[in-house]
Amino acid sequence: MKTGAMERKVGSAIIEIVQGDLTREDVDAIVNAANKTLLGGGGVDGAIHRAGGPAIIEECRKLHGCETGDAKITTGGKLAARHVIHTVGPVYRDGKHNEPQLLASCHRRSLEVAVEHGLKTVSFPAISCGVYGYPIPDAARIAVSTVEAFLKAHPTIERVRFVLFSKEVQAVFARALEALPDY
Ligand code: AR6
Repeated sequence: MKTGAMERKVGSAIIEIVQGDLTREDVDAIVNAANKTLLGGGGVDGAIHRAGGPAIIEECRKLHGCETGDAKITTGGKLAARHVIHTVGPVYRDGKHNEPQLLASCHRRSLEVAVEHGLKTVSFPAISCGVYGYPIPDAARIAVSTVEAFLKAHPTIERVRFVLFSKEVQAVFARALEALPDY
């Protein structure tokens, strides 16, 4: 395991927190922090489309966008990941505009789509934690607790990895994972 990485078992599945570049993940699917158009953007979205090539955007055009909190799947194109699951996180305002529910929904819907397609390994970025401005400790708590609850109920998924670009964000996610109550 990379330095500072941490993991936690949930039933027979594993949640892992690592620092790294999501576009290099060799997994069944990476999750894209997209926008409602699904037609590309900056941040991790831009990096995924650059690395994956035009096959991804070609499929995205046929999807006619995506609602906040929902998720849709495409090919991974030239990526090592077989698929990209595009989800749309909430733009953070003050936490009183349904942002926690929508962020939880992003994680749940992404994993539901993965299960529907028989996928077993899924890697997430820190959805909404960049230009969408979600306070990272709050987002981390919601992300890890939603994924944990999903894995308890859906044992077909084997591994969920959060791939965080910076050491700082990785440390916040690691603390959130550590703070989940034992069961
Ligand atoms: N690997 C892992 N994490 C990354 C990478 C990467 N290659 N690149 C950036 N991040 P953001 P959002 C981190 O802004 O807040 C786009 O324009 C980044 O450091 O990509 O959900 C979309 O089209 C941050 O911690 O997503 C939307 O319009 C995290 O990924 C909008 O941004 C998410 O930051 C979505 O905003």
